[in-house]
Amino acid sequence: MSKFLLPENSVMLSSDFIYGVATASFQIEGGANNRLPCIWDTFCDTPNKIADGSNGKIACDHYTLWQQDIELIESFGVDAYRLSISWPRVINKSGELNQEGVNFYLGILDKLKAKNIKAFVTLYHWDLPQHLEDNGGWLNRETAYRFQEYADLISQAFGDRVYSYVTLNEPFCSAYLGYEAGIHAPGIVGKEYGKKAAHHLLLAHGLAMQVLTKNSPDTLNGIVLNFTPCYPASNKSEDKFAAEFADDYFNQWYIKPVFDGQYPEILSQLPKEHQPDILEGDLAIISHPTDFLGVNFYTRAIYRADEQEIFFQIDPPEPRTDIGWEIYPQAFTELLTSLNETYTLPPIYITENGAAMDDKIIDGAVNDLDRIDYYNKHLNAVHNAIEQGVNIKGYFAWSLMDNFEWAEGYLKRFGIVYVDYETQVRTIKASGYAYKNLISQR
Ligand code: IFM
Repeated sequence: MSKFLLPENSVMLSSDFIYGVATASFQIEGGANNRLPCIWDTFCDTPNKIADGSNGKIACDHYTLWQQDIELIESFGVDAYRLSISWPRVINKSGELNQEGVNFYLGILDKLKAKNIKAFVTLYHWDLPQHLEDNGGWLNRETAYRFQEYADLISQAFGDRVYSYVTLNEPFCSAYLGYEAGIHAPGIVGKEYGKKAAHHLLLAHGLAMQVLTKNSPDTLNGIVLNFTPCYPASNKSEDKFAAEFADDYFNQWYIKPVFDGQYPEILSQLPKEHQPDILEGDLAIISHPTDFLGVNFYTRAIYRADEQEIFFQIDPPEPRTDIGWEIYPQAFTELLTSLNETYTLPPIYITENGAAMDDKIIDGAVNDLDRIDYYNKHLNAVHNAIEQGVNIKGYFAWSLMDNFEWAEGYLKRFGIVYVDYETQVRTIKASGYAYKNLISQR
């Protein structure tokens, strides 16, 4: 059996380092008839938006199979499970709790608790209720207040079953991919929208932090940000400038307001009509103290200067994963040390890391040595960051199982468990056994 190898004295081999697996509601649940529609249902119904024309109506049918899925999670020996709550499943159109939806999650949380598995609960992993989008979605400031109300109700309903709350998962993706590039739901295109949506998302985070701090002072409450570190294509000063600008635009834009209470300086260089509508007091709300920062990392990006657009991303070099993302673990260590130097941060959890590979199931087994290699290198990259003084408390593999990979549909497989979507049979991949082995070594 292939193994992940960390240095013998690594703190990542001590029992207080948390290991977990992660999923998200729309990507695994299905059960679409038992909830309100969300923006991803609508996006999937729009021709040519999803590579294989699929949708999330059934997905991994976790809505039916959740009990056996929790047994599967337990079989890895993990300390924690990171899941997300489907907002349109738990809140009805008039803003009240939908008890049937809440009960679904109470069942999951109770079973996790009984098995001593810590629940890391993300409140927003992109499935905005469609009726809120019909009212302007994240371009409407009011949506931030609807999110606060949802966070308030759900944190009261869940009580002490939760170990950690994440307000938002990857607001960059919601804002930029959803409201600027238009390749994610709701598919809005235009530079005049992205930063406006981003500001309302960050406001939603801060408002939710207020109620979580009040309702749930004993849980670890924070936000999950994704980072794709930006590297210059050459040593030329214009390429370096391009990479720095891109970094501010895509990465620092989301962390700086949360931990420094201000946007990067490029704000004033953006055309007025591209700038967000920032009201007095917003940045104080956004920078509400958090108990942790969740960091998601997959790859880096390389930029050269571009006269019109300032920066231009060049094609990533090899080696790449099946989704075309360069495998460059060094950027993970560099990211973590640079965040640690730039900001005064609470403890960090790696809330997602993993790889899409072209898995083949042969004689009932998936021998994904390429994914094992990816995990091995990235776990060691985290180890190196810890050695350099970064306070990292845990690591979550993305993902527990293959699932709906957004605009790629079911074509890209990120799981450490293989899912046969015809039969819904789950098969632990070689990477899953390697993960289990690492966890049991502690
Ligand atoms: O599948 C996604 C997840 O929903 C958010 N982070 C990145 C993953 C891989 O693209």
